[in-house]
Order: sequence, then C-alpha cells, then structure tokens
Amino acid sequence: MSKVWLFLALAFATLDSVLSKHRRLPPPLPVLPLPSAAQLRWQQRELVMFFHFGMNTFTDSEWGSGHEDPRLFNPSFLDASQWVKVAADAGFSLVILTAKHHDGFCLWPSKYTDHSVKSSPWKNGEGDVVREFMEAAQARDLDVGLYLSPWDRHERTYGLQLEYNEYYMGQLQELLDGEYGHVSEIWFDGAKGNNTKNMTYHFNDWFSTVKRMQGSINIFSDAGPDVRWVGGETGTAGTTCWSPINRTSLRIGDGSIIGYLNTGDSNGSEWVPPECDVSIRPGWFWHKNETPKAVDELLHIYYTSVGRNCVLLLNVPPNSTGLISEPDVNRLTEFRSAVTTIFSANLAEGAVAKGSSQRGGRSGGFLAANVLADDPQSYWAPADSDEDPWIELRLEKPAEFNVVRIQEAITLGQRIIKHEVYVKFTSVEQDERGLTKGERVANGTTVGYKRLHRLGRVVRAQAVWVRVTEARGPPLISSIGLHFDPYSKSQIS
Ligand code: FUL
Repeated sequence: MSKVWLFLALAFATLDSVLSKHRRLPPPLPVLPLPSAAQLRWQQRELVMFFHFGMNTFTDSEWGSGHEDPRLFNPSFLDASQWVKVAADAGFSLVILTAKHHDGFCLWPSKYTDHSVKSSPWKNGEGDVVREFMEAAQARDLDVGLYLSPWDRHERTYGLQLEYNEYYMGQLQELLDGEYGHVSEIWFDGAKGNNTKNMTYHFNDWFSTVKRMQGSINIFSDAGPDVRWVGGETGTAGTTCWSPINRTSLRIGDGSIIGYLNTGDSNGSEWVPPECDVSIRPGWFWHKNETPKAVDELLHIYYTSVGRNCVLLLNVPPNSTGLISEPDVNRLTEFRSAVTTIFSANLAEGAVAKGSSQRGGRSGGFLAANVLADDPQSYWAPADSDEDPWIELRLEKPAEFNVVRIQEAITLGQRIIKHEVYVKFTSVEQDERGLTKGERVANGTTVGYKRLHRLGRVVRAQAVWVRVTEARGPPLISSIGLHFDPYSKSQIS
C-alpha cells in the first residue's frame, strides 16, 4: 500500500471511531405483544370509578327481576356533577356509569323500549341520566365509560337470537354514535343468572360496531379485546399478572377461565390487561344499611390491584336521592390522602443509581439514573449480553421505608418473569463485582406497569437493588421508588 493510501485509510478509521463515539444505540427491539395507545393511556390512569345506579337503587336489590314499575325511579336531587367532583377529587380520571343493568331499565330514553327514564316520574319523564352524566364529566375534563348489560331480564326479545342481538346493537348505537360525545371504555358484563333463557350474544358484531363508532375506545369483557376481567370481584389480581393473554380460545361468561384471567399468560399473543372491579360497599348498588369499606381495606385493594399491574375500577354507588352519600365521600377523601402521603415522596430521590451494565455504555441514553427521573418515557436498559441484570440505588443517607415500587417500560413489552429486591442496612460495602452485599427483602414474579412490594416491616437501609433473575428479553425499568406507608406497617407484600 502506498503511503498516500495508508494515510487515507488511517484518517478514515480515526474519523469513523470519532463519529461512532457520538452515535447512540437506538432503543432495543420490542418484545411483543405491545399495548395500543388507548390501552397505555388507560393503564396510566391507575384508578377508574364505577357508578352503579338504576332501578336497584330504589328497590334495595342487586339483581332486579325486570318486572319493576318504572315509576319507582325518582331521585329527588340527582346531581351528576357531584358524582364526578367526588371522582376527580379522589384522583380518578375516568368514570363509568351503568346505563342499563340486568333488570333492563335504561337510564336514557332509548327509542327501542319504554322501560326507561321516560316512563318514570323523574323530571316528568323528560330526563336523561346518561346525558347529565356525560355533560358533567366533560365539564370537569373527566373521560367517561358506559356499562350496558347484555343480560336483560325485562326485554321480551331476550332469548330470540336475531331480535335481541339487534335490540342490543341498537342500544349500543344510541349510546356510542357520537350523540353523547366521546366514550373511552365500554363494559360488556359476562354475568347471567342460572335458569335464564338460552341466548348467544353476537360479541364480534357488537365489538366491530363499537370500534366503528368510537375508534379509540377500550372494550372490556371477560376476555377483552382491549381490557379483560381480572377473574374476581375483590380487587385482587394474581401475584403473577401478565398483561398478555391468548384470547381467541376464551369464551365470555365461562367460569373455568377465571384463574387464567387472574394471572394472564407469559406466552400470550395479545395485549389485554386486567381491570379489578370491586365495590366500596358490600353491594354494587346503594343500600341504606350498608357502609363503605375502611381506608386500610381500600389501601389493601390498591396494593393488590394497581400494585400488581392492574387498573382498579372502584364502584361508588349513588344513593336513592341521586347523590353519593357522605360516608363514601369522606372515605374517598381519606383514601386519596393516604395514597398521596405514601407515594408523593420517593425516598430514593438523590440516590446514585448504578446498573450491572448499560445499553450503549455510559454515553447511551439508557442510564441507570433514568429510574429516578420524572420522565415516564425514559428507562434503564442493560446490555443485550448481560446475563445477570441488576440495578442498585445508593442513598445519600439511610432511609426508612416499607414499600418498594418497580415499573417496567411497557411500551416495549412486558418482560420481567422473576425479580428480587435486596437492601443493605448500614454503610455500603461492595463485593468484587461492585454489587453491594445485603439481605433479600422481597421477591416476586411479574412487574409490568407497576409492582408494589409491601415489606411487612419498616426497613432502614442505605442501598437497595433490584435483580432480574428471569426475563423475556433485556429488562427495561422505567422507575423505582422507596416509600413509607404509615397505614399498613405490618401488612405483608
Ligand atoms: C357483575 C354483575 O352481576 C354485578 O351486578 C355488577 O354489575 C358487577 C360489576 O358485575 O357481573
């Protein structure tokens, strides 16, 4: 090679190495399936409020027979703006109303039946609860959802396959064709009593029609397509909780799939995250003799739902005057203040974060420090070749906490299969790998959008680290928090 060629080759090699130092590694490839934009938005809400209100509110029942006299429906002070204010003040950004429950009584003046508000004395039959609810929510910038029970104990066509499917579809169109505005979630309840008429619902026709009318809506049913039932009504997800499932073989209303819905499926091909529906009171509808759950029970529900990769759908039933009762309002105020007390401060703030490795090295965009940043888009990613990924937080000074929060960057898929949390109580000592030695205080399987570990005791520690022992790809952690919960000091995780 001549001297000129040698010089040029060296010059190019130097230029290339200078340039590659400034070239960042792009984000890792996703691990499918992924959430849609609407599912992601829904998950980030964490809390959704349910309002069970209707004929049952006036008859002290849970499942009306469908033979109730519409004249019984007569709330004296109905004020939907009070409902949505209560929800907004408690930190709920989406509210769902039972437009029709199993008794078939419609809270809007449906064209297809007389069994509705138009046959009631309320506002001389001129009222429309759905409209008042939608308008109140819009005025407060809350999103809305509607529940329309497929099981209908009043409608005479129920049991006639074609006629009832058309009847139900007609009602869906009335609610979703845009007349009432944007709807973010629609709830298809799989419940149906024993000894009822044989009826096959045309779910696929209904779902396609819903999507045509409201493109960004999330459809809830036992098995999705967008949001699935968690398989129970106590507000408890499985300690293992995958957002993905395989939904094609699932039948809505099939009791044998409850366990599967509760835990999801690490091999699931569709993203269908679970929603935990539970009532603040023993019943779904308001009953004079019932009282709301205590705040530590509500907190427990929060930990076992939101803290296990779910959205909590909390039912708060308006009473027969048409208002949410004072004890429920007070309980929600206490609940909000408890959640704020626990989670508004992250005791890991200011810690030095270190990962077992970092994708793209120290100048890449996937730093360990990202888990403490406010930006929900940023995350820590280990190198693809890292076989023992861990991330450590060294605090400026020892802190006392009893809750550890871990969040995955789910926009790139749910990955963590197993993880462990360690702490070091006093000063920081390192082993030969630079990892602080310490005691394991928690371990678990999935993380997903959010995993909360209650440690069962208050831990005083200066270093904390999370080790991912099994994952479906390099684990991507977007946030880690250390929190002190004064309300449930002795609860286990
Ligand atoms: C169940 C229904 O039977 C209850 O009445 C309630 O609406 C609950 C949310 O779903 O399946």
